[in-house]
Amino acid sequence: MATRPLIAGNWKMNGTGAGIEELARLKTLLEEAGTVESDIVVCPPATLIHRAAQTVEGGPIRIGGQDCHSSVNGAHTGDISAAMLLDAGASHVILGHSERRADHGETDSIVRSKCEAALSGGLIPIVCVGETETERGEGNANQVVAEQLRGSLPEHFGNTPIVVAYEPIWAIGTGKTATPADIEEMHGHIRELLIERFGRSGEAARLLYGGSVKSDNAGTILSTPNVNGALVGGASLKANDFFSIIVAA
Ligand code: G2H
Repeated sequence: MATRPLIAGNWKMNGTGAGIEELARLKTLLEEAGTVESDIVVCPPATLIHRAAQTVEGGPIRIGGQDCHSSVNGAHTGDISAAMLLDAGASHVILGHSERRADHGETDSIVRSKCEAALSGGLIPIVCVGETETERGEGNANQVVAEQLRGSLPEHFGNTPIVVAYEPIWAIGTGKTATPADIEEMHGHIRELLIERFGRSGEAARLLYGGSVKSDNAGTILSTPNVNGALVGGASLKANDFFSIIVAA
């Protein structure tokens, strides 16, 4: 049986009340479309998680955070724990996005600790990996991504599904996308690593592609072997755009 795709939207630092209206519109579009063939997660900024969770109640959309702290609680001003995300209505959390690795110095081992905290807190982590343009140009993309996976994923996932998002850094928000051949090659490589280390495939280990996914390239990307969904940034902010990516899956 084909693996059910996961389409996740990452709103990044975008969205106030108007974003909630877009989310309500997306819910309506999905209701009008009838059966949904994909799992759908929307990750708004933390300030909107509670309202977002209330807005999507009863429908197929689930809500995620964009980061969590590695501790359960404590003196970490401005941070948010996995338990807080869960309490606010989230089921997923994006971890190790390249923007957090770059802006906040998150290393693989920090991402791994956060991932462990997310799992203990009952959330499904979406762990991001990806190489820079220079690393790809030097022929090191596979090695860099393998290293990030080794360092960022915990030893045990229990019964929680593994979700990895491959996001080549040079394709994020730039309008550039990796070629289908590049994506197929990298996803095949990641798949092998996950089978080797965790013995998992199918819905137990889904591989998302991220980096300038739009309605006009989603069909091609999502039909690439070993691509089980997408992590969508800019194009997840508008209900119509995100809806067309969901139906392309
Ligand atoms: C990559 C992606 C979502 P965008 O960061 O994580 O963003 O689709 O805007 O490139």
